[in-house]
Amino acid sequence: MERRAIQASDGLLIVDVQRDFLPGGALAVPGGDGVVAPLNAWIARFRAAQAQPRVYASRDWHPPNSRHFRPAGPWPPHCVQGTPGAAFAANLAQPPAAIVISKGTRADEDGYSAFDGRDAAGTPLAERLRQDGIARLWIGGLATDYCVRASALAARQHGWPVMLLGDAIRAVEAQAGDGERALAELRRAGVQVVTE
Ligand code: VGL
Ligand code: ZN
Repeated sequence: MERRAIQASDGLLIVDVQRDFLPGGALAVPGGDGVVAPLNAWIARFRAAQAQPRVYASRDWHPPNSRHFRPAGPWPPHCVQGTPGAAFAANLAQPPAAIVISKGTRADEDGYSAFDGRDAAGTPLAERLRQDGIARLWIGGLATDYCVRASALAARQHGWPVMLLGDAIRAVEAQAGDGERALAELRRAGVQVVTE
């Protein structure tokens, strides 16, 4: 079978497509809303390829006193638990059975990687993926140079093959070139960047 075809044991990890990371949000990623349409197309492909689509959606889910926020950390407050800015993008077509992975939930952690997060039952993402029999991950979302980067690197460290959805990621670019540098680092780590 063609390597790029979606297999029964593939999982789709959608990283942090939340309102605060979209234009107008508290930590807007330039062009961040541009990931929604391509992600919806990937979700549709998973739904077509799998009887029960295996879709995981991570969310930044910080407490208001997170040390990830200024002045202790680098960021303006964003994705505070239960606030409108922490909600998933309204037009993201997540299947009802999508598994939500919350991360950065403690005040003393950044939680850049979805692998620092847990499902609703408290199961860490890596354990959940093993339970679900996921053999390979397709990853897209926000932001290329932070949470997508950290999640894809962690997936590789855990041993999963990773297909990065090149059309469904956008970078913060706190420093110009951060997005490209992240992509180069990910390729060196064995991540395959795909565009449809
Ligand atoms: C993220 C910065 C701070 C991300 C989260 O989702 O990439 N970036 N918190
Ligand atoms: Zn954050």
